[in-house]
Amino acid sequence: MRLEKNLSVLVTVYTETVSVVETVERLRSSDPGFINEIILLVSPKASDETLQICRGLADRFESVKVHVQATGPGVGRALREGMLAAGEEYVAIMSGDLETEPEAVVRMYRKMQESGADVVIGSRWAKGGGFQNYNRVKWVCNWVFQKMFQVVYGTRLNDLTYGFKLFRSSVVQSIDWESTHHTIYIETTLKPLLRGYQMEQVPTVWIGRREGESVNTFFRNFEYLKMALALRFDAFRNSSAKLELDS
Ligand SMILES: Nc1nc2c(ncn2[C@@H]2O[C@H](COP(=O)(O)OP(=O)(O)O)[C@@H](O)[C@H]2O)c(=O)[nH]1
Ligand SMILES: [Mg+2]
Repeated sequence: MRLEKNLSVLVTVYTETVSVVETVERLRSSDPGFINEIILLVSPKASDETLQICRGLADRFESVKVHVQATGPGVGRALREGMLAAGEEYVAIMSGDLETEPEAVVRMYRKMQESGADVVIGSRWAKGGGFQNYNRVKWVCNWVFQKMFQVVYGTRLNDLTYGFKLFRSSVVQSIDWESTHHTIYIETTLKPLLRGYQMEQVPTVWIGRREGESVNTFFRNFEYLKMALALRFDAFRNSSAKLELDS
């Protein structure tokens, strides 16, 4: 396999301190040499402590950069700014709260090289993946959602809502992203899927954060549902319109 330094990793950071340090250290120690840059996308509302820790990581490691998001709040805006700032052929997105397993980035990269895929998603529902310290009710709701939308989208991908994945940069650049907040996680899987890009998945275990709290709310689940239905409906309408034009 080619060993090229052509991977940008985008890590979103809001309230994390020790978790972001461990994320960077584990990314670096598991990397055989693919990662060229790790961009810490820091919320403008992050504490001085969080920002100092991120700047400290950038001083310590040449590959680490800090980008304080400038277009407004929300993890969607942070990732969209990061996608514009990323300079490499491949881009990974993940969280700085250690709920996204740093070692899985290299597994995604290898999967992409082996399969020629355009996008590789992390899957908590694939064999070998899983959840630790996840709320039981959320776990059941998540399972039902995944099963339903696997049918609606006709896909074997079985974790459509997880915000942990790897893209070819050309895919990221070819799509108009619209989410400002957490729906970016479902949008970044469903839009490439609808465009017909080759998608693969690797198993990974989600482990509940040990530090701070999620800023995601229960209400946002309805936004996921709304986006999943709207994107499917739009794609259906566009393909019907195209059929009419062609006939
Ligand atoms: N830069 C940035 N990061 C954010 C923002 N909101 C959340 N994050 C980070 O994005 C990651 C995922 O957010 P989290 O609240 O844990 O959501 P959940 O994992 O979906 O429950 C965490 O590392 C957060 O610190 C934001 O507005 N800006
Ligand atoms: Mg989280």
